[in-house]
Amino acid sequence: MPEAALHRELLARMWLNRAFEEKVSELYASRVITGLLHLAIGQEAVAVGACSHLRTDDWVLGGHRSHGHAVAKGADVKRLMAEIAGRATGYCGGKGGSMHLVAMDAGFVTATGVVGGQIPLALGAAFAAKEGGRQQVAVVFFGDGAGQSGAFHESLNIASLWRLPLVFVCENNGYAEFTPLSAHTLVERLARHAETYGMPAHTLDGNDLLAVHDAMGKAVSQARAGKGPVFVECLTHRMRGHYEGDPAKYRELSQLAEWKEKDPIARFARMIETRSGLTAAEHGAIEADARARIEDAAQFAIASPWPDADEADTQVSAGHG
Ligand SMILES: Cc1ncc(C[n+]2csc(CCOP(=O)(O)OP(=O)(O)O)c2C)c(N)n1
Repeated sequence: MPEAALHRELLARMWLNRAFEEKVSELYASRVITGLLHLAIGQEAVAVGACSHLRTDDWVLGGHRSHGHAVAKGADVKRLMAEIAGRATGYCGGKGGSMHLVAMDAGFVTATGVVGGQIPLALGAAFAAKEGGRQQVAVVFFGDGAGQSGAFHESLNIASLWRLPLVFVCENNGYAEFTPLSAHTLVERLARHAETYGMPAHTLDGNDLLAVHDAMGKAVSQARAGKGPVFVECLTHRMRGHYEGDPAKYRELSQLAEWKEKDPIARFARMIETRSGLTAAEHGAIEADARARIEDAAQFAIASPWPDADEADTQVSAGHG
C-alpha cells in the first residue's frame, strides 16, 4: 500500500479504537454496561501498530484491558459491544463480558481477567501455529504488572527454547492497578528479562504509532520466518484510571497533562499532516466515520436481547478444588 494510504488507514484504525472505548465509557456512565471496566484510552498505538501486520488467521491474546486489541485485530465491533453489554448477540452470548472477550473469526483467541494468565496460553497458540506449518504467528499483549508473574518468566524461557512464532508485546504503562512500577520491581525495562532468556528485545515509545508499526513489522517477520520469538516493550500511558470510576489519586495531575500532550492519535495526525498531506477535513471525516460505525454498534447492543435464563449453565466450565 502506498505510504499516504497506509497512514490514512492506520489513522482510521486508531479512531475506531478510541471511539469504541469512549462509547463503552459513555454506556457505562448510563449503566447500559455494568461491572468492572478497564479502558486503554491513550494506549491505542500499541494495539493498532502491532495488529496492522497480522493476518486474520494469526492469533492474538490479551488481558483485562483488551477491548482495543480485539478491535484492532478486526473483530466485529457490534458483537464486541454486545458482549461487553452482556447481550445474547455478543461473541460469547454475553457470558464473557469486558474481561473475557473471544472473537475466533478474527483470530482473537481470548482475553482474561487473570493477570498474566494470557502469557502461558499464548505459548499454546504459538505451538499450534508452529505445528500447523502455515507461517502463522501469535501475539500476546500484557502489562508491566503481569510481567512480574512467575508464568511470565517460564513462558519467555519456553518460547525461546522452542523457537515459537510468538511476539510478546508488553504495554508498560508504568502502573499495575494503583502501584507504580518502581514499587514492584527494580527492573525498570521489562525487555531486559527477554535478553536473559536469549530473545531479541526492543523498548520503544508506545505512543509513537510508526515506531510500534516498524518494530512490530520486523518482529512479526522474524516470528513468521521461523526464527523464534521477539519481545517488544512499548512505553505508554493510560489516560483513564485503572478502572472506570477510579479517582486515580495516585497520579500527579501534571503527569496526566504531560501524557495528554503525547496523545497517540493527535500526535500521529500531526505527523501525517506534514508527511502525507492529511487535511483537517479528511481527518474530521475519518473520525466521523469511526464514530458512526461505533454508534451503530452501540445501538445494536442496546437493541439486543439479554441471554435466556435457560442458557445460564451452558458453555461454562467449573472446577473443584
Ligand atoms: C492473578 C491476579 N492477581 C491480581 C489481580 C488483580 N489485578 C487486576 S489488574 C491488576 C494490575 C495489572 O497491571 P498490568 O499488568 O500492568 O496491566 P494494566 O492494568 O496496567 O493494563 C491486578 C493486580 C488479578 N486480576 N489477577
